[in-house]
Amino acid sequence: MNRTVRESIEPPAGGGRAKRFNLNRAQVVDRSFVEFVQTRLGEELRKPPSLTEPLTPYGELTGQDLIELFESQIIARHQDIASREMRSRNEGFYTIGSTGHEGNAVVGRLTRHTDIAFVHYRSGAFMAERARKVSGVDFVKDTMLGFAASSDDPIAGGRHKVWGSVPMWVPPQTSTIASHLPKAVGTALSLHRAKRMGVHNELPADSIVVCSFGDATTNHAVAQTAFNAAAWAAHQHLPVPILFVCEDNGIGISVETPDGWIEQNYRNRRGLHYFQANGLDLVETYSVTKEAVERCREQRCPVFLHLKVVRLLGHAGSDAETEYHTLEEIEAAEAKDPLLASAELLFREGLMTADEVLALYERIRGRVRAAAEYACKRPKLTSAAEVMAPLAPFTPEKVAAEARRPPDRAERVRIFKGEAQLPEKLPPRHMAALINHGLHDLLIKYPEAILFGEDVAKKGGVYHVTTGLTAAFGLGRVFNTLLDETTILGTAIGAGHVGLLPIPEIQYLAYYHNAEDQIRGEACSLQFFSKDQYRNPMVLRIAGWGYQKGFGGHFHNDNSIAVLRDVPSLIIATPSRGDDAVKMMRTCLAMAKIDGRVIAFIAPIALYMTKDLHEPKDGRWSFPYPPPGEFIPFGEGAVYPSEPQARGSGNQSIENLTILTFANGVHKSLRAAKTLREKHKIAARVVDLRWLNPLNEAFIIEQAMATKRVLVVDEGRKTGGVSETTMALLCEKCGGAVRVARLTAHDTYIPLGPAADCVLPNEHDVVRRAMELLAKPPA
Ligand SMILES: Cc1ncc(C[n+]2csc(CCOP(=O)(O)OP(=O)(O)O)c2C)c(N)n1
Ligand SMILES: [Mg+2]
Repeated sequence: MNRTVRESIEPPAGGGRAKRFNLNRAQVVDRSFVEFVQTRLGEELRKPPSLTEPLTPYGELTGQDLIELFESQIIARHQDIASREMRSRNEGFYTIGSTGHEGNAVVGRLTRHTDIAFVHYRSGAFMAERARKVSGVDFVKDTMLGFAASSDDPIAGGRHKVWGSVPMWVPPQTSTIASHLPKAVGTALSLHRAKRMGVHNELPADSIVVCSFGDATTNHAVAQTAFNAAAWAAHQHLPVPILFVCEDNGIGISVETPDGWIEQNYRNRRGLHYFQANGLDLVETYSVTKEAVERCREQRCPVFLHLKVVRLLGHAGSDAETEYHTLEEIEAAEAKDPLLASAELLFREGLMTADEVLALYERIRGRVRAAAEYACKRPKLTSAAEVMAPLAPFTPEKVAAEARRPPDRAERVRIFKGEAQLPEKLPPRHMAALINHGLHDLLIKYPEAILFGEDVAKKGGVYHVTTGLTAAFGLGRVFNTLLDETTILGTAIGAGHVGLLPIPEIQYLAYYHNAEDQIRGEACSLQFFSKDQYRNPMVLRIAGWGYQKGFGGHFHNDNSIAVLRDVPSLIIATPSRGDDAVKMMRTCLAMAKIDGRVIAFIAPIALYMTKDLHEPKDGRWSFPYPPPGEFIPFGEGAVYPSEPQARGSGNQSIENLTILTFANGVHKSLRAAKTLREKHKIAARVVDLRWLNPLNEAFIIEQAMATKRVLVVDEGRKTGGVSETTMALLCEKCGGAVRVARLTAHDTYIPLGPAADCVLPNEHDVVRRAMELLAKPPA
């Protein structure tokens, strides 16, 4: 609820305060600044000999630096004031401000515009300062377009007010506290990796990563894991050039950070170089930040810059700060307004007169207001299609050409150790072996690809799927991570930011869940919030689904993919056999490369080692390695027709049935189809969906209409599984024309041992449900 621009009101009866209390603190802070400067009008000020000479006691800081920093601070301040004015007219939609944090302008000044920055939402002054370093950016206009949620906003196009810019190397952040820290660390780790691998990006070799956040944010598990990951890498002498900037205003919305908490925690934290400055004082902030940035840049190490600031104007325009702070406390904070301190400094140093400060302040107010007026008249997003345009880019022809492109032949011969050892020349194999060959080929094809996760290197990952990759491609490209899924995914996002093509692995689906926000909140939202100007492509490999006997229990048998299917733009691929897996991986890498997409590739662990289909040693679930060039287009399913002898037997009671399924369900349904055919004279065709998000609706409808009787076999849970969407689709699109039933897993965790079979669909259930469906009279 907007609370701005309310007239002064009396405090509540009995409040005991004599003076009138203005709830609009933006107005109060604004007036206080002007009144303070007015008290200094007419003072005689000495002029320094030169604006470009260092101010002697302050090292390299010049008068020009101070004046420009002050100007950036004022820009940020007026933007905050304007955001509240716009909100009060219902012309602006975002009021979280930077007031009190304007000292971060110094970080903007002392880092380069090519030091990629993942920033806190109070970064108005940092951005204003960074904008000086690039030409052609009208920072004030762009910010106002963001507040107005106009489709002209150059970064998010009206999808959110984010700090972000392509020329300034500031990828936009979502509002989830701390979720940008792992990817900032991932970017820092990837800077050197990319250079070592010869992968081109525009960033100079000595770039650093800037990552800012608030004090309360440091308590978040995701922030802690990022500090830990940076320190873990630094402990091993790996380069991690990241500048963490903690903007400590002592509070998170209404919860105070205990005194000394940040300093006590980080001053002596292993692996982090700690610096502290009073962020209200430009001179101190400048000299400390300079040292911090130099340490980070020269020593390529994680640095923790602790800036003590103050939060003014509440958490946001909608925040009634009076619910948790007294007027005295609010006024005490306002007395620390950094703009007052900066103006005082300029007077003291004789750099500006009060007249000049007032003129500058009012000139910037005018500029911001004019930009706001302009922005409010600019177009907004007006249709779902417009909103979603950058969400999920897909260029099928280009993707197909890319998927078809073979890896270098000579390199294949070298890596596979001879012509005769090329995998397509080997006998049919099970899925784990074929995926392993497929990954070798993909790492040959994409020199910018890296593969990483827990235990993927020497051990060779789950069921040896990654065996030999480190030996073939080196630890620089195939490496173990520390045990933390958030870091694995953050590393992947960061790698994508600097031109690498990451193939992270999560060991089991169950362990995806504790890190899922990195995909939902961060990776998949980036193209949306940046108008597809920033991309973090990846192919996330996850071993998943149920029926795993070797290592049971719910951790290793997870069939909950609702949380993945719920993510807008995430592609989910799930193969049921080895040759499909290889061909689908080729398409996945191509979609990541060409369209910047994020893809979850869920391999059914239970089928990794499966070689047979109907009888032991029949070898019917082992397949030849698909030669390079073969791929399965995104969305294309597979149809296994019923056996010809069943279909043409002349028995009128034979009915046709389509079983819609995927992953383990394909294997089970094919076995069930054999029973149906042989014991019950029912001809069932089995359809493998292969791609679970988004579902290929046209294909599903077409398959359903082929027999008009459909059994959906979903090893996912009854709630949140694929069957829900499939059934809804068939109801919606086929009306009464299709008779449909489903078989799903129960809504439970999967138990250890044979009891697992009680809760997952099995082939007997498929037979039973098929017969029930066929026995049912038409609707
Ligand atoms: C994961 C998550 N939980 C809760 C929130 C709601 N929230 C937004 S800002 C904020 C406080 C952050 O405080 P701090 O990090 O100190 O930054 P400040 O606003 O003080 O600059 C909270 C709890 C959120 N955005 N994300
Ligand atoms: Mg705070």
